[in-house]
Formats: sequence, structure tokens, C-alpha cells
Amino acid sequence: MATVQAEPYEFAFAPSTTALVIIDMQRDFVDPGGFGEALGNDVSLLRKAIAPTKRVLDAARKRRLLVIHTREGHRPDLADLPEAKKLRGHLKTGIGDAGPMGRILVRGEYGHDIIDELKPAPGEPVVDKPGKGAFYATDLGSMLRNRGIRQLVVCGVTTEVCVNTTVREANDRGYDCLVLEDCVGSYFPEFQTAALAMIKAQGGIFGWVSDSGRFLQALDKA
Ligand code: TIU
Repeated sequence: MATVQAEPYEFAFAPSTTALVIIDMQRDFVDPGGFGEALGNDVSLLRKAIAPTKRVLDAARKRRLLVIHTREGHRPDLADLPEAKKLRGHLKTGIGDAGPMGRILVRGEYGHDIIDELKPAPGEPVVDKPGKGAFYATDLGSMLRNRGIRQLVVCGVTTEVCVNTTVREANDRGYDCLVLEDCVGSYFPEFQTAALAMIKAQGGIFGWVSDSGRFLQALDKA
């Protein structure tokens, strides 16, 4: 087993049983001019995660780790969109409506897809998820099981919503999760801090937090 310096203590992993999971780095959340920015958010807070995530992605590909990308979104007919989710937030322009980059969070639309900087390579699974957690109503669990994956290294957005929810789901399914703090982002700095603190709280009963530099160093030596 290789080890990464992490909080609250070192994280053990083997490249052959580790998957890199990049959560929802979609244009509508991350790119200027997308849905996230239209809601009044400062996307630069999320964009800070792009460069370090790209370095981790490149290294993971080189070492042949399983790389999985996720996207939050719905069927074009919106049959998988709960009414509560549609109504939530009282948005004038919400999920399924025409947004600045196509229909908001609808599969197949330009804004729903992953940003160019982190474009999935051929053969890398892309998990389309209707919820915040990447396990809910997806085949992520079976893909990880089939590959014998035990540890997840998690990047993406947003730290307190889809990243946190996915790490919680992964915990209950028996995975160890390492969240890379410079590779996750939130529109709200106070939530970024709190969400990371929650992951490593109580001596690590929930997960580990490190950064891309320490992970890359460990992967290099693994
Ligand atoms: N990917 C993800 O976190 N989706 C969200 O809905 N994030 C929000 O911050 N709303």
C-alpha cells in the first residue's frame, strides 16, 4: 500500500484498487456565462480547482487508475426530474428551461457537458446522475465493484453539495475516500471550509483530506 500525507492521518491506497472520481465539472457550474454564474455565483471560486485537477487527471491516466467523471442532469423529457427539485429555489429559469448554454442540466445540452479542460478520454466512464450523490440511480457502484475498487480520490464541485453527498454514499458502501482540497470548489468560501472540516472530523470516521501535491507525490512513489 502507498500512503498519502493527509488529515486527520495518512491515507493508504493501492493504484490498482483506486479510482479517481471527478464530480460535475460541467460548463453550467464552472464556466463563465453558464447557469451557475447566471444565478449570481462567482465561478472563479470553482475554476481554481481546474488546474490541480488536470494535473491529478494526467497522472491518474499515466498510472492507469480507473478514472470516472460524473455529470448532474436529467433526461430531455425530464421524466427523472422530481417535481420538488424542479420547484426548489423558485428560479425564473431552472432545470429543463432554456439557459445561456442550452437547456439547464439536461443531458445532451452544451452546458451540461464537462468543461474542455477536463474532457473525458475515450474509454473513461461518464456517470450521468439525476441527484447530488453519484451512487443514487446510477451504475457507479457496479462499475467500482467490477473493477475491485476500494479507495476513491475525489475532485470536483461543489464541495458541500455533490462532493459531500457522494463521499457519504461511498462511506456507506465501504469505500475509503480521499478528498483533494485544492481540487474541489464551492461558490461559498465558508462552505468550502466547513465541508472539508466535516470530512476529516472526529478522527477521520468519515474520510480524509489532502491536496493534489501530496497525492501526486505519493502516486509517483507508489
Ligand atoms: N454538483 C453539485 O454540487 N451540484 C449542485 O447542485 N451544487 C450546488 O452547489 N447547488
